Amino acid sequence: MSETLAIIKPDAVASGRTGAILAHLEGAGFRIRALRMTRLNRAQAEAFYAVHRKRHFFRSLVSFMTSGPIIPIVLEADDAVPRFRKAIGATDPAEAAAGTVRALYAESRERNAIHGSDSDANAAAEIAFFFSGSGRLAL
Ligand code: FUP
Repeated sequence: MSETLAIIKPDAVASGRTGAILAHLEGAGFRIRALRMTRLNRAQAEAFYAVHRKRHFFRSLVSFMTSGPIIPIVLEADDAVPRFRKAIGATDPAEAAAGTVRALYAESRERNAIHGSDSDANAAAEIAFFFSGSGRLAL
């Protein structure tokens, strides 16, 4: 078993898709190990997406990700990172495979409902970003 970091993004939280997305993920075999609701400030969103800081969409992405509450989730499964990337689909919902979370719930390439870590190393760093210290309860 391994872990990945998911984030239900502001668009999906605001449009009331949280429950449907959690049910979808549990139904796809992911076990929820930790979950919280929070809201990023600008510095936090810039730090989380620092790898994209030179991209043309960076300012807009930071603005979107700070626009409302988000729900970071630690998910566990066999090969969690690649399995979860497959379950959420391509970045742009127009290109996402049928039945994936983004095909079902994303609005656009930017407002795309959900984040998933893209490597085991990034999963560990992203889990630590949201669930350090007492934020993660023992099971
Ligand atoms: P993904 O790994 O599928 O989440 O996508 P990327 O790592 O390529 O992009 C990171 C985030 O930047 C995505 F969640 C959406 C956002 N993005 C845009 O807003 N515009 C773009 O043109 C590309 C990505």
